[in-house]
Amino acid sequence: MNWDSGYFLEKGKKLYPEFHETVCRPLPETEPDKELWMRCGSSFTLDFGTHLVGYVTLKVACDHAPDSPLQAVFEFAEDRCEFDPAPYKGGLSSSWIQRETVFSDNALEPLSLPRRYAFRYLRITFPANTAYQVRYVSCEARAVTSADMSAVAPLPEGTSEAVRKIDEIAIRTLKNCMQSVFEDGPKRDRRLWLGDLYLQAKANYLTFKNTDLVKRCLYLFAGIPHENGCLSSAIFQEPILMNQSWILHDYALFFAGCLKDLYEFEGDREVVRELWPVAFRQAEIASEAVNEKGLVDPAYYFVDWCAPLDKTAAAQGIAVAMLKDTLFLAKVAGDAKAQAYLEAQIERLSGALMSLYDRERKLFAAPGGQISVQSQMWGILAGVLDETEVKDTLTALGKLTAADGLVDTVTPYAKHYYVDALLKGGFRKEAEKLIMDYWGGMAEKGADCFWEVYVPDQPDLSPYGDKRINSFCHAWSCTPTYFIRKYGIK
Ligand code: RAM
Repeated sequence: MNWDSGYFLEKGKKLYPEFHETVCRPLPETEPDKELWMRCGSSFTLDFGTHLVGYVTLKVACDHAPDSPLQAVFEFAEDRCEFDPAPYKGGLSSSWIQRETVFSDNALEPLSLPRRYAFRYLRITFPANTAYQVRYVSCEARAVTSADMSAVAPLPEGTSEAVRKIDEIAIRTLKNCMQSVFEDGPKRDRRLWLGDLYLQAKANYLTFKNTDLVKRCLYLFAGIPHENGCLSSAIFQEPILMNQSWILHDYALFFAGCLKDLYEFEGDREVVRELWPVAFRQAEIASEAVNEKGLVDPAYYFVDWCAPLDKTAAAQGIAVAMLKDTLFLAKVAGDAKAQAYLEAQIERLSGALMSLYDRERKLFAAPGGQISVQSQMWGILAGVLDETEVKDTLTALGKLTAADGLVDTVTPYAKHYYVDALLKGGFRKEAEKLIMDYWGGMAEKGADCFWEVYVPDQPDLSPYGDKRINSFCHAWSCTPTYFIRKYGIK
């Protein structure tokens, strides 16, 4: 590893953002009657009208001087499904569930919860058989974000209501994930993931334009790599700043994609010069990990939360696409030696990718023959097909359904790349329809923010074994605003 990670870490830390705060109140019709006296399990559910991320304060009044502590249970929900009382059966830690039992020694004082929550709904229960009773006075949330709403340009006149709605939800998703870093989800994992950052940054350039936050995240990644220089797939900020052990080469390679996008948006050559060794190292690691056929090891690639997916072709496509972005950076950095190395790797990996292309069917197939949306979109984004082949592939894909054994995407993250491939292939109508059907489908189902996982005919799907632990405001789902604004979708 030939860079000073301590220096990068310091740089990342110094770019800590400013926060914007808004006071939010529940919809009055969901507040309890202010004359209603409560205790012994009384409860009520507040609806704040939309999703927010922040800190809550509750005020109650007592019917006479309190002679014992006040006990209140707070249950926060991004989506009402989180209120389902069935025992939790998910694989991720149940401590992510936003439930808090609070005791206050002075019921006359406002009760301010110290932790940050992501929610729209809040159920409050007073379980204790106190001698005194309480009545609701007010509940306020101090919503926080590092996104500056005033930086967002209005959509052009003539934009349809449906597109406006999707754009608004996408922007709220991004805004609520923008905290001291670009978090993946403000409920869970509250972590900086490189794959999520790559997409968030794209949407950010067309909305909030907060380039410092992107730089902060890139420098933090560069500041805590694994020993061999491979970047961490994710970074925890709390309780201690550290990297995540899960090695993902696609995420590590997105560092180059993200740096390229930043450079194209802002033109800051100095950042590229500084971070170039980090980007190049990821390309080296991915290239060194290929087999004798020139294929990457799909076990090191995330691609999508899709259990039946054979990731071979998609992973290969990602590697080629990102090696090309790294080559772009090599030119900006003026590193001729790296340039030659990358050109050779791109040729080798592209050849291996083309070995998975069935020229008769015009489709990429995994070694066992599996055809997936993921393989086609990444095969196309790798830029190894000519214009006619891209069109033929997208046409062939458009004719396939699950009945033909087609494996489809599971997350809005993966769907993003399908839309991108359609747009790059000139299938604008199909891309727009996909945005309207897929993200519009979530909007129709009442989403305030876009969800981590969405498969229209499997509403209870969860990669973690319990839908309630899914994130309902998830960074990687925010990209419709990018497509709408970049392509002028109306
Ligand atoms: C999940 C999170 C995150 C994603 C990783 C791979 O834990 O949803 O957003 O990047 O998976």
